[in-house]
Amino acid sequence: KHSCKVLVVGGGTGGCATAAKFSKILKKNELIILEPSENHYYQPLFTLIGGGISSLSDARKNTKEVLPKNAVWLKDSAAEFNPQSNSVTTQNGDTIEYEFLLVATGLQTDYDKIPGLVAGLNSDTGVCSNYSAKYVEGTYRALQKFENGNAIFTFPNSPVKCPGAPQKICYITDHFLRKVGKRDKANVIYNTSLPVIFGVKKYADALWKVCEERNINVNLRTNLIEVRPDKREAVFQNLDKPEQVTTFEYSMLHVTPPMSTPPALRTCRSLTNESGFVDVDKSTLQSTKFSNVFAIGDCSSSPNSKTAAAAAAQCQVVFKNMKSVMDGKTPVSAYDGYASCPLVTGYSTCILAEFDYNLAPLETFPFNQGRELWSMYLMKKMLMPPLYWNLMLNGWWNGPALVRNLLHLRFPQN
Ligand code: FAD
Ligand code: UQ1
Repeated sequence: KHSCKVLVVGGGTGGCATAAKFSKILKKNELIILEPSENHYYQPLFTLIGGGISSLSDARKNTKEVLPKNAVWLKDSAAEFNPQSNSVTTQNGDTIEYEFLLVATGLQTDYDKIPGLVAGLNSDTGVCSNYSAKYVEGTYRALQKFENGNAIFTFPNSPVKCPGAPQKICYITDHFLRKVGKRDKANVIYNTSLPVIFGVKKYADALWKVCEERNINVNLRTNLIEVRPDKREAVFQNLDKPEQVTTFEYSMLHVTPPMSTPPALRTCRSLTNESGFVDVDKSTLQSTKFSNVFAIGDCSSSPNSKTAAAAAAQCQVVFKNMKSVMDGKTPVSAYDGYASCPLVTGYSTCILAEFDYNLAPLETFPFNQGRELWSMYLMKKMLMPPLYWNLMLNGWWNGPALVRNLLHLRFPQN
């Protein structure tokens, strides 16, 4: 049995960054981080690992190394949330009592929900996926082995983290095949469950242009429902006409799996909405039902695009608001829905999408970001990883709002 002032469940991007902030104002035994994994991954690099640009070891550090020293790390996972009694039960059967809870469990990948997919991923027959540390290196192997035929990229019928990533690897593949002279023997296909290529019109327009120029076939509302690795076939359903099922042959199949919040959250209906996301006020990120509970990142109900950049913008809001509640005040700090998605469009270009809750562009740099730029590719590859490891995980990066205001010669609004 443990007890603490602040319990952070999940020591990934959002949990680690916010815990780092609390570790500066609390005593060591007042702050517990519950996190089962030995390793912490910088997932935004997975796109580049799949393209053979970065290596998995660049994206991995020991959890022990990244979590704040002035906090207690419990290497265990939450099995049951009991917000009525301010406690969490762990997988190993321990009980942790808290005064304040931050839920930061992120989204899990549900590869097993698609029949044949796991067998395909484990058989080295052209099926790959950037969405897991276990499979991401297989993407580049599949790219190198490709000779001819269909290269298919999927986007599932569920909320996902980094909704741009399923198509980034499609553009990288197109460019790779051009570089090795195999592009004319390939048919590059992007099959997405969504009714649009991207949710923000400005960037969607730019991406349609990229697909047209590169001869990439886009099929909307097309959802992967089965993989037959032995025959190299992928089965898709038309979500608007469910009776319409189409089988595609593939040489390479990059799958973005369905995702969900962990079972411990989905079964705690007092904390979550019908989709299993922690129900929070989208401005303060405070639980709508328990004033001492907050959520950050991919597991919260706030309707922003689920990215590390969004978690960065959220961590200061969550920290300030939790502190207000501790001090007996009402939370006032407001999150504007900021999210960003560096849409890598090849081996040297990137469209940096940045937007808010209204899906209106909210760009950091004082030039038009709705274009493929080398500068934004360099930022993604060279600037972001050290910014993540050194600033964000130590509680010193709250997203680019400050930089944006400076570059636009505005005074900070908050
Ligand atoms: P995570 O960082 O996933 O952390 C969740 C943590 O909770 C994990 O450590 C997990 O072990 C732990 N956990 C889970 N269940 C439990 C439990 N029951 N008890 C205790 N702990 C638990 N974002 C960008 O901003 N830019 C990008 O370019 C970008 N590209 C991406 C590309 C890919 C391929 C992927 C997969 C993601 C990408 N992202 C990108 C998204 C980004 O990685 C996530 O949005 C971000 O990590 C979310 O942070 P989080 O804290 O909510 O979840
Ligand atoms: C960002 O803040 C962030 O979080 C650390 C990312 O995740 C890796 C990003 O990809 C981006 C683009 C941002 C936004 C930062 C700037 C300087 C525009």
